[in-house]
Amino acid sequence: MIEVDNPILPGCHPDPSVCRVGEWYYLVSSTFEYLPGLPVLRSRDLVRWETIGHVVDRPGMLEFDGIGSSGGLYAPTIRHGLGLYWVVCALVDRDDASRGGNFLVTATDPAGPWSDPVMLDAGGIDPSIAFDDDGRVWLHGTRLAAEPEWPDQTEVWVREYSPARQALVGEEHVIWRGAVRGAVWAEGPHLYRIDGRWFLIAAEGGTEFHHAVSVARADRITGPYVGNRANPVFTHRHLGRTSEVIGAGHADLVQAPDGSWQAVMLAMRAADGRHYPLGRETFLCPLSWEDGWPVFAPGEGRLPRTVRIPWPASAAPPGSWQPDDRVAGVIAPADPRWTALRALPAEVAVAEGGAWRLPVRATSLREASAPAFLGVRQQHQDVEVRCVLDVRGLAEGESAGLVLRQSERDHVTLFVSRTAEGLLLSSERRRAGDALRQDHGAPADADEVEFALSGRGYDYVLRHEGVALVTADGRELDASATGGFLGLWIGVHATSGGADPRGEARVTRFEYAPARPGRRDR
Ligand code: 6LW
Repeated sequence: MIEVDNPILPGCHPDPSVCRVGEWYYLVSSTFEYLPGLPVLRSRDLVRWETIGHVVDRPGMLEFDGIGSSGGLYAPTIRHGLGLYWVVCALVDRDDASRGGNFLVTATDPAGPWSDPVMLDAGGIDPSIAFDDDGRVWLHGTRLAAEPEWPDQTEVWVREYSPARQALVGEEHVIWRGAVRGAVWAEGPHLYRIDGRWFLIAAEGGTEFHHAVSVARADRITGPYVGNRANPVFTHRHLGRTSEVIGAGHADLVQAPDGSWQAVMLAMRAADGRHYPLGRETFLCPLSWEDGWPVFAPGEGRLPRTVRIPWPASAAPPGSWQPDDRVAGVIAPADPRWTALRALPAEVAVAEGGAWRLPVRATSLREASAPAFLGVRQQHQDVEVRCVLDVRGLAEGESAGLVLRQSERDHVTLFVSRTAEGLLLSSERRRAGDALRQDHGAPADADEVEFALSGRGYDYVLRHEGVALVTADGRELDASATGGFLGLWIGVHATSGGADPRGEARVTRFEYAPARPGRRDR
């Protein structure tokens, strides 16, 4: 028996999808406008996860320029079938429905490389894929209902996929519109063939406070599907705003080698029942079967704080494996946690001897383009980040600093700018597009500038050389305040503010640590 604290993947890891192949579990989650996209994590025990690669890790695999915050890569599904690993996902531009769409990639090794995307002739989001015993492959997903009975009603479609033709073939079937009359956003569908029947797991209620999980089953994959009378079979919405975990839903099921079942799903830690700066995180949920139906968190009915898993802890995987989200300390350039915006980290920066050289770009954080930005998810509610920027290479008019980011419209920065008179330290709080800027005089050091960020629940403080210069409120920066789907990211940024960029900053040190190591972070 091993125990693991929920969430199993803290920080923004929404829409988790999991599969098992032999002794390994593989998991992917949504990454939106951050690249590399779709981390692939593996585990032998569902407890300790290691990032082994990313699905979208090459320049030009997909076009992200112009895709605004909380657009991009949504809700991937990972499966193994026909001797290959498959990921299906949607690329979404929230301002331009003609861009992107559902796509599919395959790999012989889940660490990559993954194939170039095959775009699928199917609208909507949240694609998934299932393999029948007879070798046929079926894609499914969700989209706004063609003939809605109420606003935001969606429908789940299923259609055969021909690997030979790399195309959807045959008739399309609409199999589900939510379990409850009036249900919005029946989504995140996954189909499973279990004991000769087809089971559909789907979210409904929207990926916020009213999120829920429903289940239906059918004799044939194309239906008709009959919902469980207990639908929605899992939710936290009835717990109200005093529940410390809200929004549970978007589940995917996996069976262990011993025959037992678990589910992964997203949920949010919201101390006030509403706001969740870390975004939607991945939780583990025990699952049993009763009377031919899955029961989530049997006997308990909610996501456990600590999950007891009925198998021995796995041997440590090969190499210098550590659960990468729990490691405190310096995040070196080779660390898989680094992300950039709409471009790969290696496209905007150069790893040089343990440091990042970050050439200044004209783009600012306000544009849906690829700025000179490198960042990591905030994964702990109480956190300390410290970075040292060598700013000798900044040209006049250019600036570089530390960022707490939600979106183009919502972020907080503490930065230095090179002016004709020397370096100037400033901060900017941007909220719903409006900026409040303050100048704080000259930094203590003209070569290497130290910035730090402390997060304690909803309270953030950004410092220079130990002096608090700007604060931020996580209740104003989180997705429920700003809209969208993201948790907060902490990173570094350099810009020339639109002028021709000439200089660079060097990120000589970037440290990330839970504020109270050893304590449970909740
Ligand atoms: C995801 C969908 C959802 O595709 O949020 O509102 C999207 N619902 O299931 C992004 O995570």
